This record gives sequence, structure tokens and C-alpha cells, in this order.
Amino acid sequence: MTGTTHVPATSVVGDADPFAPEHLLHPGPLHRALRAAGPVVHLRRYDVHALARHREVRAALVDWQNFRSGAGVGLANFRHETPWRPPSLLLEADPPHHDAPRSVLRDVLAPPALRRLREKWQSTAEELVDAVLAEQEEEFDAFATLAAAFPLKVFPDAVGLGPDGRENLLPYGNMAFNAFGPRNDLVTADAPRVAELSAWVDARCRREALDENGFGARIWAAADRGDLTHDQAPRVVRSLLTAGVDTTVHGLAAALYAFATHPEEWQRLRERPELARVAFDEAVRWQSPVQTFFRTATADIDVAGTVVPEGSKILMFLGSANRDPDRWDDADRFDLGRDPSGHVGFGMGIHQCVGQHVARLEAESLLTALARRVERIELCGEPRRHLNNTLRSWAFLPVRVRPAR
Ligand code: OVM
Repeated sequence: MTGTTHVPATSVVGDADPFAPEHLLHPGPLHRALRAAGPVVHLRRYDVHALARHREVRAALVDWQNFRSGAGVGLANFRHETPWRPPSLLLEADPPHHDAPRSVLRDVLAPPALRRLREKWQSTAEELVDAVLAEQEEEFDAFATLAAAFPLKVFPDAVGLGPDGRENLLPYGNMAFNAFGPRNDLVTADAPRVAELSAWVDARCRREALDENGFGARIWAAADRGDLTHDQAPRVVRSLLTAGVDTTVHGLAAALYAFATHPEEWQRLRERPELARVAFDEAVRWQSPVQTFFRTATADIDVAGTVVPEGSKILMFLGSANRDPDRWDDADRFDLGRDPSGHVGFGMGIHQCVGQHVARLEAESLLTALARRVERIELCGEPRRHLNNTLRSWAFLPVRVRPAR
């Protein structure tokens, strides 16, 4: 630990606010203090129990019977508070209600369905990288030009969204991920646009708004077959639009940041582009674009000798579990040589990210195109984070590249 980094002492870590800007910007010190303080830590400010070690986070994620999602996976407890929007039928639901929407979306986003997109996404990535290398100087913002531009090109098309209003997608997702946290300044800043952005997204989920070949239309077709009700279909489409854009944008940004700060790993990827998928998972482990989710205890649960009371919220630090030295060798190192499987950056268990294959295909397409065309990529200025209550996200990622000859 460096001398300038403030590390909360074990005795006061229970007073920390994990959603305060200092911890959102630099979560490492708080994560270390939480892991050191024990397998479970009571956070007094919010009266929730926090899990920050890999073993307990993983155990909670797979134990959906005790650690429920139906009362919301943010701080708000839907038993007592009205959610900011009708709850997700996947994320904020438990079996048995959860299972039909999950199985429909799993099929819509499964690897066979993605094979149709593969060639198109690869050529789009190649065109994008060629255009960036041709148009930009050697120094540019890799966040806007690559990490944000690529998903925003391919994913809304795959859903079957019309061309208008796509600039609303990132602000809507940003708002949804802020809403899992406390009602702090980040949530207040989003408030003026909640109604407008929600109305736009809800309108895009209607059958008439969706192209007949996309994921959205396939969700509606599942309702025609009786696998979902027609009332459920638009809300399952909404899950795609909520969880499918910001996550991949900041996940790709995590990978680009990792490579721009680890030149030897970039050379490794250039020599073996087939490492692109494992590299993306390692970047998801290392940065954990989704930092936290909550559960609600459905009984008094004994966690390593501490009773978590029935009805109370549990805060799971995915980003901390993914850096737990008891689970990972040299946990803070971004390393293409390791096997990152078992990371909880996509969750684990019945709610594990249903779109992870889509994310990996996006990452593979973009990273492979870059690896073939870019000899060196390095930071050429101070990158800037974008603060969000849940997402470890980016605003600006200045890089210098040397194109391959
Ligand atoms: C959803 C959803 C799923 C995962 C994450 C998420 C805002 C939303 O089903 O709407 O974050």
C-alpha cells in the first residue's frame, strides 16, 4: 500500500460509505479493509451486511434460496419502498417467476444465435479500427472512439432498435446502475431525466418499434409461442436495453485500459490473438465493471458465525472478490497467463449474466481487430473515471497508438 492512499482501519471500516466518491474512484483500499475485517462486516450507515471475500460472495450468489433478488438487488428494499421502475423480470425476481423470462432470454442470446452475428461484428470492428487509425491523430480518446462506439454500433442493431434516439441508451443505463445505490448526489443528478428516458426506453420495447430480425422480435415471438405472456415481453426487451450497453462499453474500456497500461500483455495478445476472450474475462476480473449487487435475507442467515437478520440487505462486493488474494495469485496483476474463470464479474448461479456471450463476442471482435492493426497502445495522459454507484466506469481514456505496418 502506498503512503498516500487512505486505508480505513479495521475498527472503523463499518462506518465507511462505499458509495462515497473517494471509494467509487479508488475502491482498492476499502476492499482490502473489508476483507481484512472479517467474512462479513456490518455497515452502520446503511444497516446492511457486506461480503467482500471471494468465498462468501460466491456462496451468497449461488444460494438464491437464502439470498433473494425479488426485493431488489440495490439498497432499496422493495418490501418497504416503491421501486423507481417496474422491477426487472429477471434481475429482480426469484424462482419460479424468474425462470420463464430467463430461459427465453438465454435462448435468444445463446451461442448458436450469436453465430449469425459473428462475421458482421468482426467486419464492423475492422472497419471501425481502420477508420479510427485513418481519421485520428496518433493520440485519441479510446473510450469514445472504441469502447463506446463499437457496442453502440452493433448491439442496438442486433436488438432491432430503430436509428433514432440511441444517444439515450448510455444515460438510461447509467441511471439504472446508479439506482442500485443510495439516494446520493449521483441519483439526484439523474432525477431530471428519469421520466423522459424511461418513456423513451419503454416505447422502444413495444413490438411495433422493433425490427423483425432482432433479439427483441425473438422475445415477442417467444410470447406468441406461450413461453412468456405478452405482458412480460416488453419488460424482457427492457432488460436488454438496460443491462446490455453500459456494461459492455465499460467492460471494453476496462480491457483497453488494461492493455494501455500493460505493454507486455499487449504483445502477448498480438502474438496470440486467440487470447482475446480470456483477456476480456481477465479484464472483467481485474476491473469488475459491475462492482456490487445486493441481496435480501429470506431467513436469519449464519455467515461464518454472524447472524444476518431476515429481511435485511446484503451488499456483495464483486470487485473485491475478484481481487481476493485468498482466491487469486498476485490478485492485483492483469495477467493473460492466468485462468480467470471463477471470477464473479458476471455474477454466479441462476442470475449469472445472461448476456455474457454477447459481451465476449463484442470484445473478441474489437480486440482481435485492434491486435492485428496496432503495434503499441499506451496511455498518453491522465484517464478520467465517470462516477456511478455500481459501475466502475470511464469518461476519458487518452491513448497513443503505433499502427502496425
Ligand atoms: C435488467 C437488468 C439486468 C442486469 C443488470 C441491470 C441495470 C438490469 O434485467 O433490467 O442493471
